[in-house]
Amino acid sequence: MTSLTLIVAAARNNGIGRNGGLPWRLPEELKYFGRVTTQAPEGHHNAIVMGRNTWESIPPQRRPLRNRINIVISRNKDYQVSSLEKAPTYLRSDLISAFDGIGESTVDGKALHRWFIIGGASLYRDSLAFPPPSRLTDPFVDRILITRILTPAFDDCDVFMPDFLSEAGDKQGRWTQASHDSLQAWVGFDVPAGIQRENGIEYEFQMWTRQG
Ligand code: FOL
Repeated sequence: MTSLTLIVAAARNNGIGRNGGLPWRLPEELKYFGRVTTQAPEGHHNAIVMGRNTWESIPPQRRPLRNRINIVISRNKDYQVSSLEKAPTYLRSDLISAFDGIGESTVDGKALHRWFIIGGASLYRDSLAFPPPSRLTDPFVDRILITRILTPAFDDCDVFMPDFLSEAGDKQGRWTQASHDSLQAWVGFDVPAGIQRENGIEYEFQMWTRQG
């Protein structure tokens, strides 16, 4: 199976966005995102997979996010990111087979290390709903790196991730929260434990896993 890791920052109400962007400004949190998704062994790259809206939400001068294979998923077969930005786009109609298509072992001479789903709401929802893998190459989300925004409430979000712990969001397996040590071991660097404060916002780095 191809293990996919979903990475997200979400408020307690699962809000993840507002007005086409992030509802908060958290430079250290964004640094964590950058570090986690970039870190790979020598000669390897990670792939980050995102929906079109998420691609368009990243400041044009920052995309594609560097040192990672950026992959954009769209329902519109005519949607291509401009050649200057050069991220391959894949058709949304068959998301699971899109992963097969992308899954060659090397891109630009670099072997792929990890796969990250970086949003937004509909890609989170669809990928969390992938069935338990039956073939060796089937993609499956077995890890969630969630930064839980604790306060304030961010009640004015207009996009939400699915509640992965609820009955409906957790049909195919039981999510359990990993220890902070396991989180650090997996990302490969020290991560501050407990409640973080930045710009008057409180949040916590968490990792959840489930069996395939
Ligand atoms: N997951 C987490 N934990 N936090 C996020 O902010 C987040 N954002 C997205 C998806 N998953 C997330 C989607 N939105 C950038 C901007 C918006 C964005 C994702 C990434 C961005 O500019 N990233 C740069 C900045 C790194 C830095 O500041 O050091 C990058 O290189 O990753």
